Amino acid sequence: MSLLELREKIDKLEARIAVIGLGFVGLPVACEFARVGFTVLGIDRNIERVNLINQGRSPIEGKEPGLGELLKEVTEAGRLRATWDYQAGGEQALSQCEIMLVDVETPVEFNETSGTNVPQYSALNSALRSLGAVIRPGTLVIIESTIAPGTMKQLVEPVLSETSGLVSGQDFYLANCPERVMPGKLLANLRTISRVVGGMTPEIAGTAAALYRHIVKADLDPVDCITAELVKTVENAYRDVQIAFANEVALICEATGGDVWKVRPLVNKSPFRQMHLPGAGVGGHCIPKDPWLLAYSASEAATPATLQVIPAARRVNDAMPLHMADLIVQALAEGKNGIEKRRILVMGYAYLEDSDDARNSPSANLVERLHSLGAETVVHDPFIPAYQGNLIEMAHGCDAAVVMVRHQAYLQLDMEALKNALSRPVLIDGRLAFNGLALRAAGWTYRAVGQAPGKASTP
Ligand code: SAJ
Repeated sequence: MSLLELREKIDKLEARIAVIGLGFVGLPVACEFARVGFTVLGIDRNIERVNLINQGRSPIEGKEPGLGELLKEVTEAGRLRATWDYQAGGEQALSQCEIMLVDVETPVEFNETSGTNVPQYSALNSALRSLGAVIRPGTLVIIESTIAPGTMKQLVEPVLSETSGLVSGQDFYLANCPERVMPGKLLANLRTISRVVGGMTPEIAGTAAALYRHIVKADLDPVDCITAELVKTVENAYRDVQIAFANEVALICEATGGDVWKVRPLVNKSPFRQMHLPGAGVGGHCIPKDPWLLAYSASEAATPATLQVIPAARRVNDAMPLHMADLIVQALAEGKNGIEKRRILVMGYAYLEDSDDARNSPSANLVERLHSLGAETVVHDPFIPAYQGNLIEMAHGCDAAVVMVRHQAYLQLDMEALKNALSRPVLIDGRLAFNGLALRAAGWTYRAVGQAPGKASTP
């Protein structure tokens, strides 16, 4: 099928779509294309997840407005079906699909030998090889996963060509359209945030943009693939550097007798300043990873670019959970207590407020650090089943509490009850969730990230 014929099928909603990987990115996009009338086949290796989806039940916990209802609607209408089997037959077989979206994980892993963080493409490779075995001429393959710049040319295209025996640009068409979703706003972001649409040729980019036009009510910017790969990784590296700057200012304020929570809003009164929020660390599936994808491409280039700012920002942000441990040590020392054998209540394990997503959780690094200092930990999180429970009861016997995530539930806490439950009224605030002045007046030993001892401000 020619690109023109494929475009016509897209315009008429007749092109059959396959989505490989039904996680935070793949499931919403599968539902959205099904919602507007496409027939969608979802593929995921997690059989439990596949079964839940086919029952019209979302496997994604946490608050995702509209997703559960939409999934039920499109599965009942028969426009979305999931399977774990690439080889599944029938009229809705993968090989019958003219469009394949790839939404599998693309983590990075620290390589001791090279001392760098290296992309781990096993899931991507596996998906590409499975697709290569079934795709037919005329298929449009769109990589939505975040990949290091250059991956489309250096990995995706060769693997698909080798495994399919087809010619890229002639038999199958390749595009890269990175997502901009965020847990808690998956459907909203998908519908309302612009996207770059990279194509191996301008015509392919235009065809892919025509597909996304059915679900995206925002700019769709057709570009070449390297531009799409760079935009995605740069936008997240940019955010990481912004957060690292805020965290470094927090450390400066602690050292110089300042209060970053007073300094920040005043800095932002200066035109064109947008100082981000300092905090207990940077977690999630995007920000801690994407800067390393970008850095990897820069270091692997024929004439490598040597980076300073982006790796340094990663080091600053990765150090914040360890700094929270330092603040706990300092606060306990105010009462002449050491950290060893102390029990610390860790409030919040998700990487983001009011989310159950714990990927790259800063709290995990804090817990590990506290254990290395000889302390015990009790972890609470209202959204994560393993850590749910009555916070006040969990506080009994603990010598201090540390807030790592600004969950709404913590902002409404009975602080007197928490104070009475703890054996020492010590609170370390990693997200300025509390009013330090009021807590100190109530007899707490209170420290917030970015505030020198004795300083305090209201959230
Ligand atoms: N964080 C700070 N200070 C800040 C902002 C965030 O410490 O000023 C921390 C958060 O606590 C969290 C981590 O950084 O642990 C990441 O927070 P995030 O708000 O960036 O949330 P993410 O990881 O879901 O980011 C996603 C990204 N979107 C995509 O990759 C598609 C990011 O580019 C978006 O800017 C963000 O959502 C958003 O705000 O939509």
